[in-house]
Amino acid sequence: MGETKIIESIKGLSKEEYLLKGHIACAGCGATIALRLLFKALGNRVIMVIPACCSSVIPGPYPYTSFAVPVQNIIFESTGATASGVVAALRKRGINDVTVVGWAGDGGTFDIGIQALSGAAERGTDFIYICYDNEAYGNTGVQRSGATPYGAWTTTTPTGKKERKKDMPFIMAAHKIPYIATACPSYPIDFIRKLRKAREIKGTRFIHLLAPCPTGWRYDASKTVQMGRLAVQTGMWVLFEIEYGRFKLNPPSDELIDKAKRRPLEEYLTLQGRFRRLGEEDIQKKQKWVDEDWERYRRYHQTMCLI
Ligand SMILES: Cc1ncc(C[n+]2csc(CCOP(=O)(O)OP(=O)(O)O)c2C)c(N)n1
Ligand SMILES: [Mg+2]
Repeated sequence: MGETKIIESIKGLSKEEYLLKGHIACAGCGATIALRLLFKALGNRVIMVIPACCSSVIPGPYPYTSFAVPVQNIIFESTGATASGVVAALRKRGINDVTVVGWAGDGGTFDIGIQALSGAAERGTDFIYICYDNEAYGNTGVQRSGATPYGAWTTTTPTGKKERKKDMPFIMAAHKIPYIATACPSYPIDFIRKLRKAREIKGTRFIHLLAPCPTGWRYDASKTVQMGRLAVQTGMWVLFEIEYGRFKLNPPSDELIDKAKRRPLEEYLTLQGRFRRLGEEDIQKKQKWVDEDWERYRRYHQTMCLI
């Protein structure tokens, strides 16, 4: 594996912008902040494969676009399959310095695109798959997905979702791919480091990115970065990597093994209108699940493996 350049500060980032002015994302869109960082991290030697989702609308209407990189907009369920084809075509032409990036929402990953992704991972397709997770079908007006957390309001769960969120990174870990990471645009240096590390690794790399969504989560658009930080500080979202099967918590999550260092989940939940209906019992139930998950993370981190 080649050396990965670690950026010490956000000021050290490239001044180049490949996310141009004029996009039509909602104010405070976490996914769009992440896209800007992604383009800065990887430059323009990338081909993006984007299924139906908010990000296929955000560049604006044809013939205009605010993405200064090649993008293939494809059907909802086929990110893994299309990316496999793009990679095969590049290799056939002897092009090895272009990174293929699948960029799909949680609906397009957890639900409708999971079989194409699973197939691509099983074949070891040489690409980075990023699931930006705003925890609902955002583009069509906020319907529940397999990523929507327990208790969250969506238009199809008006009294709160009754089921729990799938554990997508561990579903990917079961595919034994070489690199899996979680990230959040509120921790940009961590995200960029992971993107650059992923670029150096051959095979299927999967990044699960929490993308706070003011429109769907019902909070003020100015609070997106704070929302992502709170998700991490409460332990609701955990920053980690699984590199060739070895598990590692990343800062600041590595400090949070001790429960006393995690902020109460309630702080995160009460700032979001989508959790407004949650009663005390449900909040406690969710807190218990977070604590139970942390028992697993502690064990994985200490043993560095997934048992
Ligand atoms: C087969 C199919 N079913 C439904 C749709 C309608 N549709 C387009 S985008 C979208 C929501 C995508 O949700 P997600 O993948 O979470 O991305 P987000 O919109 O949240 O960014 C849906 C349901 C479609 N384009 N194709
Ligand atoms: Mg979504």
